[in-house]
Amino acid sequence: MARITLDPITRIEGHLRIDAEVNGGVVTNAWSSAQMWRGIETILKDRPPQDAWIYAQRFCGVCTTVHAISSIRSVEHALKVDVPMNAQYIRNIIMAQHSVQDHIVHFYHLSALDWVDVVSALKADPKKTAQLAQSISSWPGNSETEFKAVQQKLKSFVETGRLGIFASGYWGHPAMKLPPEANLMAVAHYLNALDYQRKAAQAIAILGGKNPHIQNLCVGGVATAINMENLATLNMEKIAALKSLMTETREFVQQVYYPDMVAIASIYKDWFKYGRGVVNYLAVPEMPEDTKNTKFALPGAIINGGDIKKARIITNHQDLDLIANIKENVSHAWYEGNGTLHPWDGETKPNYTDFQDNGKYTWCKAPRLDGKPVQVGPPAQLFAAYAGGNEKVRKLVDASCAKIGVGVNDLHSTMGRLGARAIRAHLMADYSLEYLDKLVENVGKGDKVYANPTEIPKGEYKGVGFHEAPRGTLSHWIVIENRKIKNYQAVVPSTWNASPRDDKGQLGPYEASLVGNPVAQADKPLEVLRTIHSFDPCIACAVH
Ligand code: NFC
Repeated sequence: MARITLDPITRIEGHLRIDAEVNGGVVTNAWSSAQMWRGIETILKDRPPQDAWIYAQRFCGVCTTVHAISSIRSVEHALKVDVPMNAQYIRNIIMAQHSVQDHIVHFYHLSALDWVDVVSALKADPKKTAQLAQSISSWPGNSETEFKAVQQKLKSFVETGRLGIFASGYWGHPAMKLPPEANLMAVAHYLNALDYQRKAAQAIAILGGKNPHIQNLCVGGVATAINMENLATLNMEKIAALKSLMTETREFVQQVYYPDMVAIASIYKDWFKYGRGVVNYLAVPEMPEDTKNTKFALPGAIINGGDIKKARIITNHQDLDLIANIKENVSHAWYEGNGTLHPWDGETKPNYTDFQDNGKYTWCKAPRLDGKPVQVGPPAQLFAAYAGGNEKVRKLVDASCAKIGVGVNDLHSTMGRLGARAIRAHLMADYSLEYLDKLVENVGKGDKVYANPTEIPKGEYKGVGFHEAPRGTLSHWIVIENRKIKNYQAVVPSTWNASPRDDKGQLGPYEASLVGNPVAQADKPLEVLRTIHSFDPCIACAVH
């Protein structure tokens, strides 16, 4: 038996340590440990609720918008504030573009190098690479000249020993299976992806005033003045710029990222067998289409035991069972006590003990839904929409599975998580443009309202702001008393997925997904990285 410790896990956000016991080339036990705590929830106490989103947004710089949205929604939920349609549409575009940006970065810059051998790309024939790329997509960037230029650039880096960020990858590892041409194609698209993720970030900045960390929200709407005729925050010129940026990124997502993902998944089909782990899922409804958060384009769901057919569909953000049944346990986390608390009563009192296999070993709390560990993220959102009968999602999921040659149930896996993210990016790229059209149409009809100005009243109020972020279900929980924040807790996608064991000894999703994972060389545990990266960990979010 070998014990391997990966610390820090790189190509993620935040500080994650993974420990795994390997027996006969297979992982038999695992621990997920978040290594840093900042205490922003405690900083929020006693501040004005209308300012919470500005502070909470600093939980993370990768998911640049989501904590702002959840935080604002928590106050709006507590005070029963309606959000005008223009504000909902603007928020929807920001959320969709942020997902596009985030998923592009995850696939190419954070996870592709687990599957793509950069050094093997040197052996590729650029002409054959162009033929391969053109056989899967008509994207104009897929030319022999382009691939030759990228290969030349790579050669000069290798010859001068300046591989830079590519220097210490597991090149030549026996688990790397792509032919040299597929490797060269992926390396070229890795470089292209840097430009397209920036375009999505620019679109967010046009609407949000700034990216990362948008500045255009307020309780009751957005602070984005809309006037088509003059120099308001959002005018015809800015709308045209948005449309052009979002159209370009949609082309990249649908003609490069998505086909690359399908091609890579088809070659690594065995990875639909690994990384299953926790198959209870949670997704919340997203993309509101009314002013009260009761009607959404995408439904949420609770799925137990991977049984999509028996999903309990969630249609709105006021679902009382869901609100009552989310709790966090700290028996294996570096906080005082061993208890389980509902987030409105949640506590964040640090108690560091060093790493104890059978005791406390992480700063991450263990969220549980009805006492069960739950996986959140793109597969959960797609399963929910699939079960809820969303035609667009059904078509896209079925077509993707057919192209790869797998079934929907194979998506409970390492490769399934990567595939689900590409499908979700495809979907979000469409939503971005659809909501821009809806916004323009609504303003065209004469609706110029973008916020319902809201005073914080005296008295005690409790609210929860749900949001389906790129990594999954996010919720911010606020208790307001006498116009101040009395308590504030965030239960974040990566908190669900990076969760440690709980008081019943149930493993969290990262941990459970590693059990059964192959490891060909214990000193180069590439396969462990594959499964962990498939969740797109953000430990800055998980522990805030
Ligand atoms: Ni940071 Fe996150 C917050 C997480 O909700 N986990 O998806 C978003 O970070 O990336």
